[in-house]
Amino acid sequence: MRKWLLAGVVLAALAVVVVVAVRMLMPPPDDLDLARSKPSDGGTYVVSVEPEAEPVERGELHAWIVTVALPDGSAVADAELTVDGGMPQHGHGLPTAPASAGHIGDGRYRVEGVRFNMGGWWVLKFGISSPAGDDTAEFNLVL
Ligand SMILES: [Cu+2]
Repeated sequence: MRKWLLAGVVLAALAVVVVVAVRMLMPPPDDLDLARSKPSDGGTYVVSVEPEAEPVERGELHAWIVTVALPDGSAVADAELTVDGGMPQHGHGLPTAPASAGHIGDGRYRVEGVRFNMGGWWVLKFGISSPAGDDTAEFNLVL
């Protein structure tokens, strides 16, 4: 009886390992939108992102520059940004807690403390608040 229970536990653990391994090895979807500039989800802003230095190296702490404008192109200098994200295919979030270090001019914000600790499909999600409104924007990245 005990043996069967043990075998069941081992099998269940193996099944978990296989499921995780398959998820880790899944290629990103072919039709992933890799645009680095787009309207925010509600259309309040046009948001552009770029790493401070290219290429982005796996495992390295680095910064991104996020540019926030109104649809008419005028820079938004008084936005508050929040940063979230993760790996949709792995079911985990960001390994660090990146944050905006503030406005550096022309609607640009420096987001510090970004680190991607593995290869694959990453999503960066920004929350943007300013007198123009609250909105969100998501960007895909494949490392
Ligand atoms: Cu992952």
